[in-house]
Amino acid sequence: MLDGKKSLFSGMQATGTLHLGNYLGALKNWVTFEEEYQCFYSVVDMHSITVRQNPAELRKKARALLTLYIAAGLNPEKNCIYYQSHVSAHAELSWVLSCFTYMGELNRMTQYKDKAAKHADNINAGLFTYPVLMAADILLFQSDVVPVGSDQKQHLEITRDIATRFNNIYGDVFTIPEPYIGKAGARIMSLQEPTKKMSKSDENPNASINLMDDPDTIIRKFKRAVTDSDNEIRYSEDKPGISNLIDIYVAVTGKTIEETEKEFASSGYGDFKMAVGESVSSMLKPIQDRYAELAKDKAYIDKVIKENGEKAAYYANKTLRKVYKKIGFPQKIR
Ligand code: ATP
Ligand code: LTN
Repeated sequence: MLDGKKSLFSGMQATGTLHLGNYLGALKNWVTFEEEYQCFYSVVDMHSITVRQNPAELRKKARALLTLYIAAGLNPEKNCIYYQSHVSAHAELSWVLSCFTYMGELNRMTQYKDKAAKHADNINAGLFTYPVLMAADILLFQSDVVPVGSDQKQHLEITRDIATRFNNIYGDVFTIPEPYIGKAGARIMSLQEPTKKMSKSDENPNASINLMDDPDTIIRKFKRAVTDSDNEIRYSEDKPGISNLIDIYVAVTGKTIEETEKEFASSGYGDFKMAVGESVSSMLKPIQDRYAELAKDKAYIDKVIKENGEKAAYYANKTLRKVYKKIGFPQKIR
C-alpha cells in the first residue's frame, strides 16, 4: 500500500528487443492496472549488466524500452515509468536484503542456473544475487502485486521469503507481494522449438516475433513455425507447436481455446498460421506507429524520465529510511 492505494511493481531488462512473449506475458496486462493501483514500471538496467553489455547499445536499448512502455499504452501520468539506475535506493536496499538472504536459497534459482550455463565465461556475483536486487525493486514500493510471466514465479517466492524473514525480526516493514500471472499468454514458446520459451537471447531470428517486426516478417515467421504433421488444430500436450499457436491466438483475440478449435475445425495449418499472423500483426501495428511518433519527441520522453524518476525516488527513499532506522543505522544529522 502507498498513500492508501494498493501498489504494483514490474520491470523488464533492457537487453535485446522485446518479443511477443514479453508483450503477451507481461506488458499487455500492465495497462489494465492503472486505475486500481499505484503502478511502478521500471527499465531494470541494473539487472541488465549481470550479462556483459556494450555501453552505447545499453543506453539505446534502455531508452527504446522505456519508449515502448508508453507506446504499448502505459500513460506516464498515471504510471511511474523510470530507469532503475536513476533511483539509488534500489542498490542500497539490495545490499541490506543480501544480508537476509541465504546462499542456499540463491543456489536453487533456475534462472541463475540457466544463465550461468549460457554465460559460463562470466558467472559473476551479480548474476547470483540478481534475485536480491529484484526483491529490493519490489519491496521498495510496498508492492501488493507484481505482474510477470510464469518464469518469474520463483523470484517472487524468494522475495516473499526475504520480506517475511525481515518482518519477523523488525515488525511490519514490507508488504508481502503476490505475483499476478495472466491466464492467457503467460508462457509463449519458441516458434522453432516449441518446448522452449520464446526468449530475447535466442539466436535463431525465426524463433521469436519481435514487437517491431513488419507484417510480412510476422506472417513469414508464423508460416515457418514448427508444428506436427497431422494437420488438426487441436490443443494438446503432445502437440506443443500448434498448442503454442492456439495460445497466441487466444491471448491476442480474447477467444477461448474451444472457440478457436471450432473456428478452425475445417482448416489446415496453413490457414491457421495465416490467421494467427494477421491477428498478431494488426495488434502490433498501432503500437509500432505510436512508438515511431514518440521516439521523435525527445523533449517529451526526457520529461517523463526526469519527473517519473523523481517520483519513484520519493517513494523508494521513504521505505529505505524506514529500513535503515529499523536495522539500527544512525540517523543523518541535518
Ligand atoms: P531472456 O530470455 O533473455 O532472459 P526474457 O525474454 O525472459 O529475457 P525479461 O526481461 O527477462 O525477458 O522478461 C520480461 C517479462 O516478460 C517478464 O515478466 C517475463 O516473465 C516475461 N516473459 C519473458 N519471456 C516470456 C515468454 N516466453 N512468455 C511469456 N512471458 C514472458
Ligand atoms: N527478473 C525479471 C525482471 C525484473 C522484474 C523486477 C520483474 C527485475 N526486477 C521486479 C518484476 C519485478 C525478468 O527477468 N523478467
